[in-house]
Amino acid sequence: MESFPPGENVPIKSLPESEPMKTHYIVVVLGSPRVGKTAIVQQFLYETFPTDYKATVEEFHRSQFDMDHFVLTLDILDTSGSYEFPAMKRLAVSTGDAFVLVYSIDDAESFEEVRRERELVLETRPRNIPIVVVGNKCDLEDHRMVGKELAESVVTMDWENGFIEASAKTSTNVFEIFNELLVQAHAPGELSACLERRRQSVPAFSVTPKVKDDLALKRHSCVMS
Ligand SMILES: Nc1nc2c(ncn2[C@@H]2O[C@H](COP(=O)(O)OP(=O)(O)OP(=O)(O)O)[C@@H](O)[C@H]2O)c(=O)[nH]1
Ligand SMILES: [Mg+2]
Repeated sequence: MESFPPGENVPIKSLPESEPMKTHYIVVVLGSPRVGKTAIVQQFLYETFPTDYKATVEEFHRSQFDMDHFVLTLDILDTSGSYEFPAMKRLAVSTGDAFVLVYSIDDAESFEEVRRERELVLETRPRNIPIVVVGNKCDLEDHRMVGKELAESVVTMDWENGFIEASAKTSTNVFEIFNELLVQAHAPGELSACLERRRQSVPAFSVTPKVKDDLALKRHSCVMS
């Protein structure tokens, strides 16, 4: 199948009258240290759960899906929860066109960090940019410090963003995080079916956003029926 450079909008060949559609999304994952950002990304892309904690510097993942008439590219930037330089975090935010803001349900301060990160996103990105707030580690119900109903109402009613409680450990709702982002982005095609059926492992790289477009690609096959 023909490939398209990252960021390029391509027409759907079978729908000649249609508007050019977006086929490339850069998803930036933000949140405090240890809330499970890397675990969510690993579970989504590789269906693995790393139990050993290793602080992330910054990791870039590319995943491509062959749809019927186009290639869907999902770039996922797994950020550091403890950026040494705020400018690095702002650079990461400036690259994103969809955001996953992660807190841990056993850490109330991490929800406050999500509040600040959302403000940071909205300082530089459009108001209607797709954002999903994730309450991770929902398997740790006995240690819960952030109430689900309260968090959900703040996120969905006050902020008007998506909200999902998830567990990277048990894989609960991990796929739904990315599906919800793509729904918010009005991404084309039956993406939920595609991602659910054909999710596969892809290489990960520790990179800065500037060089991500130079990386080799590995395509996922997902032909919609
Ligand atoms: N019980 C439970 N533990 C989790 C879950 N997700 C992550 N963890 C654990 O929490 C720790 C931190 O997870 P990471 O994914 O490395 O956290 P992070 O947000 O990427 O941290 P930084 O890279 O430092 O910003 C690890 O020991 C994980 O095994 C979850 O859903 N449930
Ligand atoms: Mg990490």
